[in-house]
Amino acid sequence: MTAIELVQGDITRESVDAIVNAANSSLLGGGGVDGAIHRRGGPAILEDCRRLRAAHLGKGLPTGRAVATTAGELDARWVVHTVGPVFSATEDRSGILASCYRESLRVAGELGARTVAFPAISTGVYGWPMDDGARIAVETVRAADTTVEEVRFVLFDERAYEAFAAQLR
Ligand code: AR6
Repeated sequence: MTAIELVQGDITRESVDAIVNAANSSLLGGGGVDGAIHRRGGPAILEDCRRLRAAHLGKGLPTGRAVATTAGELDARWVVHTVGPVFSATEDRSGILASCYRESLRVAGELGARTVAFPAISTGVYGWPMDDGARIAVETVRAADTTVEEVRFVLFDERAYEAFAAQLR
């Protein structure tokens, strides 16, 4: 069974096998956790992303999918980039958000990662309500069939941490 840990802080400071990035389809960087990962990980991550775009991801990475690159100067072996859905009040996109967690674990597991750090995907710029984002994250990881031994949710602020802690209680 996969152990679930919670940490409050900056995901770019974590030491794990794989750090998951809440990216966008372009894979070419952005704000939030994406910006922080590229800033701290250095240009090697963007170089890898550009290579993926030039190879088999010409149209970008679809939402709900995941792909791995080097972690550059981060204390990890890989960054797993996934693209969360933008929250919609009229369309249920929770299956896509669950897919981000599942696909990221699949990609990380195939690489041999045993420890994986996740941010709260889609809960920033993409507007997903934190409580519901936390529920989907925890339920999906709990149900996942994965070789990853530890999942660490790294929550940026206390509100996010409390939302995830409530799901684990
Ligand atoms: N460590 C951990 N969590 C963080 C960090 C950090 N350093 N920085 C922000 N968060 P967001 P999204 C939290 O907006 O909603 C980017 O521009 C943040 O408080 O980073 O999936 C991409 O390029 C929030 O709870 O990602 C896309 O265009 C969570 O991480 C778009 O934003 C996710 O917030 C993706 O939007």
